Amino acid sequence: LPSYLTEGRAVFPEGFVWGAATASYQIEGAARDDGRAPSVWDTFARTPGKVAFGHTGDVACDHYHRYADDVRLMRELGLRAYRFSISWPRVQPDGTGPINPRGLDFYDRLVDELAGAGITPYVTLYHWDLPQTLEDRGGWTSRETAHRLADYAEAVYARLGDRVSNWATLNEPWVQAFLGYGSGIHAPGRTDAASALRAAHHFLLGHGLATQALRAAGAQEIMLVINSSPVVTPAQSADPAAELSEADAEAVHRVDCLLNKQMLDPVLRGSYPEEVLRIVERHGGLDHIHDGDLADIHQRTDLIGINYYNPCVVRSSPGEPANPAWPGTEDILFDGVDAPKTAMDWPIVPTGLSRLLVRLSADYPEVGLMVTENGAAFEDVVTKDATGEHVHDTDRTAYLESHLRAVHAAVEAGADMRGYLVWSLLDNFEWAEGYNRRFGIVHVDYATQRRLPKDSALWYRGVIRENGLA
Ligand code: PNW
Repeated sequence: LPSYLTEGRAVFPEGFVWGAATASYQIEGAARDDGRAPSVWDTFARTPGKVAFGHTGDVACDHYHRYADDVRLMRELGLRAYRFSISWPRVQPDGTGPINPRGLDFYDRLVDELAGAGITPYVTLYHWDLPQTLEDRGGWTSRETAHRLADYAEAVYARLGDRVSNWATLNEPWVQAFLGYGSGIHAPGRTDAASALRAAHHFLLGHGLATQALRAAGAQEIMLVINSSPVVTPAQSADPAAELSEADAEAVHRVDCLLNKQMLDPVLRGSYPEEVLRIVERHGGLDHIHDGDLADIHQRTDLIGINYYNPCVVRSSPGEPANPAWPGTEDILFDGVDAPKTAMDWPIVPTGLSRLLVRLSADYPEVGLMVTENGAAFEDVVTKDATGEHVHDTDRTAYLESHLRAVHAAVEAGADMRGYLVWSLLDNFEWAEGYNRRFGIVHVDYATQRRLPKDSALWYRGVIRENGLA
């Protein structure tokens, strides 16, 4: 690692936001309480063979009933911000029509509890748990769903807008579109390239329409959260200055267009990259992109939330079929890098984060950036000694420290960084991997629902107190 990522003080700008993130389906449980209807993730998880060990979010961390204790814990850990998502099928069971006030009551109580603890809420309106009723009408392949998101956003704002200033419309449209409708490893489990590309457009339209609704209602700060990675060849990953062949440069460009520019250019510039339009044209055509859609999508967005876990490593490989999650990537191989791995088998490359942030802030200087997720799953072990129980997760602390240093390096290089949120506050339902992958800085014993802050959480408390690495 370069020395700036391993040593020295790294103090962040004044007002830098420190916190942690979660998502409704991953922590709440209470799947049938108070009028909540099923989401696509309930359906998917209850379908044998879709989620490891047949795990579901039925109980999860039981946060729905334990939120007050969880907020107390956040306060003890010194968190200043908490990013959570709202369960659409709790608030509006059919995704359209009547609002279920008992669903909103929960978030009302949560927001008040956070206020009492001095913790700023960052509300993600929609983190993957689409009401099943809407999926039955076409889900995100239907443009109707984008309009439904805007209505739902308005209803949530009407209840919480007096106490919540920071709003995110969507979490990770790329993952939802291409893993949900392309590779099918996520809900709703569809596997069709044209559907995935249509869904991607409708997510962006949903962001634009929801942003218009929130803005009209008076929302202060509006964010789009994307999963983002620098796209590099194996050689570039080892040496950023490595020269690329023409074929490798083309592979990098194509994948960068699909992953990053497909989401950012429409929202921040009002246009799609040519490369993306060519791919859409070859997979079902462009008819779903209507006149005026790009104007609807190109709304002032105050912040881009960046969820970063690892770089995206590709190279030219003639004859390679397209990866199901990546329509249009014929002749490209998704490769690995020689780096240590997390329990997800994801390579640990903190320089990828500094590289990404510096690049995004140079390409899109008009928008602020916030790391809205970063963290790692490891094989945690609970140990016991005279002082009690512990999780000595030095691997996670090292992951977080090196990535924080990468964020600091980006700040030094001039990136407009507003904050950093760890994924995740709690061990939780890790989608297709079930409860078997633990991302929390707080350990959850699912048999008893007991929470135990890991060593990384205690370390993070110190980071927040010092506003960085002192
Ligand atoms: C994100 N990928 O998911 C989500 O926002 C979280 O809910 C999730 O728990 C976390 O990251 C860890 O997985 C992703 O394959 C899932 O590129 C898959 C990918 C990226 C992000």
